[in-house]
Amino acid sequence: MADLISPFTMRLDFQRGVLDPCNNVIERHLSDMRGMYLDEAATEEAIEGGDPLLYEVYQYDVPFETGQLLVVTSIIQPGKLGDEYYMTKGHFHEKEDRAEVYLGLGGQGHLLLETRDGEFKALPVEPGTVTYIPPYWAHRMVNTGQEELVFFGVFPADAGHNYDEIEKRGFAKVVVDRDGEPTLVPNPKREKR
Ligand code: M6P
Ligand code: ZN
Repeated sequence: MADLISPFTMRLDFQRGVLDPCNNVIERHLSDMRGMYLDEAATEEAIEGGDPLLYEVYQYDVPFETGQLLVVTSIIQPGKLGDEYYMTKGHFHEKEDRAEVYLGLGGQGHLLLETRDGEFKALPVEPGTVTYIPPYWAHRMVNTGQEELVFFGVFPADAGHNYDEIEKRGFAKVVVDRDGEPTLVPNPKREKR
């Protein structure tokens, strides 16, 4: 049984993605993602040069239990590390049979998705795209545009985040700038396996 909590409302700033009020704001800097970008020398240099803020997550926490939903927005800065675009860490859900929905609000991006069986998909994200992330698919958002990439999401509050494998080996493909065009290329970390 889920806790009985009171209904509530909040405001979503469509331009900036900020949820107000919000009781859990997470900031991820480059130092929180050591080893996740291919160019390790560029990573260390950028950390020493000020450790840029890569993205923020506004999550309205309710009890993390079956039946409740979490409402969340993310704001990913535009930019690259080497030729790889800024992105979220990416995760499987701890309870892998939990789905998620994303709504694009601002900017341009690619949502990378993959299963443990090695299926991979990249879907375009822009204002108005609604993406259904089925159970069992890991997901990572990549900002391929010149502006902040802003998106809204809803997922079961008991889903949890599992970063383990993604942190070590990433997704099957990475999104890099090739002559100004976002391009999917095989992840060299995977090829070594
Ligand atoms: C979305 C949701 C959140 C997630 C966030 C950042 O807003 O999927 O649950 O936390 O993106 O992604 P990550 O946790 O992979 O860094
Ligand atoms: Zn998720």
